[in-house]
Amino acid sequence: MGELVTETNEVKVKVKKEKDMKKIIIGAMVVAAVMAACTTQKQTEPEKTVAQQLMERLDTLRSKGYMFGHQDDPFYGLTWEYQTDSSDVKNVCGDWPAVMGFELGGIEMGDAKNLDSVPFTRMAEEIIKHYERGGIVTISWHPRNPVTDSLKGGTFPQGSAWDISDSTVVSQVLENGAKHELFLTWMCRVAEFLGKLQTADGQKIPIIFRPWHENTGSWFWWGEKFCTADEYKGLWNLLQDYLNGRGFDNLLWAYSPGMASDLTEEKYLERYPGDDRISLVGIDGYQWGTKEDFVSQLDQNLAMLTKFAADHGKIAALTECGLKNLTDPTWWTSTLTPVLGKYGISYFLVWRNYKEEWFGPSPSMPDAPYFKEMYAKKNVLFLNEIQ
Ligand code: BMA
Repeated sequence: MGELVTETNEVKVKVKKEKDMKKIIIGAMVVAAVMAACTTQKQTEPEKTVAQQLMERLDTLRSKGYMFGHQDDPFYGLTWEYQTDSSDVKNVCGDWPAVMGFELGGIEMGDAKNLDSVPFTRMAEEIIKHYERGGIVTISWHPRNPVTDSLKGGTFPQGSAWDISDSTVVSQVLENGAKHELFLTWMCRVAEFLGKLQTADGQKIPIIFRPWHENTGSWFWWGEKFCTADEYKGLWNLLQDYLNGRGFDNLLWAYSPGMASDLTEEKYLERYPGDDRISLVGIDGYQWGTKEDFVSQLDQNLAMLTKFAADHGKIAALTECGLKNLTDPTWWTSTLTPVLGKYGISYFLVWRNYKEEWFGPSPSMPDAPYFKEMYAKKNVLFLNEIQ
């Protein structure tokens, strides 16, 4: 009996041990299964691209107001050029623009400086700096005319983006066109520059990329009169597909035709590359005539644009604007902000300040106090308010 008991006990102990082991194994399996599920879940949820993160940031910022942007801000102003950390805007209001615009024209030729004499090395440095201080960067590109570019050095606009002497340029750039190969080398140079826009630890910088703008006018070789809607879209896709293929998931693509009288959605859509290709919808609109005409056009265009953006899940912006040389010093607060304040746009950007032509403020100019008044408005955002 004793032996039996002992044997039974041994068996019991063994069985218990086995049961315990089973429990442990089952427990471990459950834990492993849960962990595997979590891991699988993580793997199937794709990481947001740098461009998507920027899109979310722009969307969030819209609840605070709309941002001020300035082209070529840190390079030169009305009375200075190429100093360190200088800016006409900062010299007026003490803060950097939230958005800074940069221009690539000339990169396609392998030039060291852009069409406005800005060295590309300096441009890359300032883009990185602005990103690191919390700012937002947008890039435009006015490439030379690939058909007449050999006329470089001729009297403006020969060979430039504004050279419209040949109306077949877009078709020649597209696949099977005579200038396609040349254009591939141009895009390659753009890609090389964009590839440099990284922080020291290798993070790609988010960029609002705005090529082929003001295409509904006819002053650039990609303008309305010089290509069909399909050719224009072909040109857009060529560049976008090329840069996507090179892995630039940090570009937020912006479409910005010109302001127009009675702009309809139908008109806006005529050359629109498509919802799958565009994240930011804009218009470029300057005041060339009277204040009344500008205000009524801007008002009508922004009403259409912001409705379109809401319906299509896009961000809207006044991608370029200005009153040349601020001939009405009160313009910022008497003309511009009363219209912009009505709409949920992300930003407006005024063009560059140089001696012959300026669109931003400058300390010595009579519009400076009105610019400061605009700066003080809660819903007009500068760098300090978006960091
Ligand atoms: C235009 C003018 C030109 C300049 C071009 C690209 O509006 O400012 O002088 O070359 O933009 O920046």
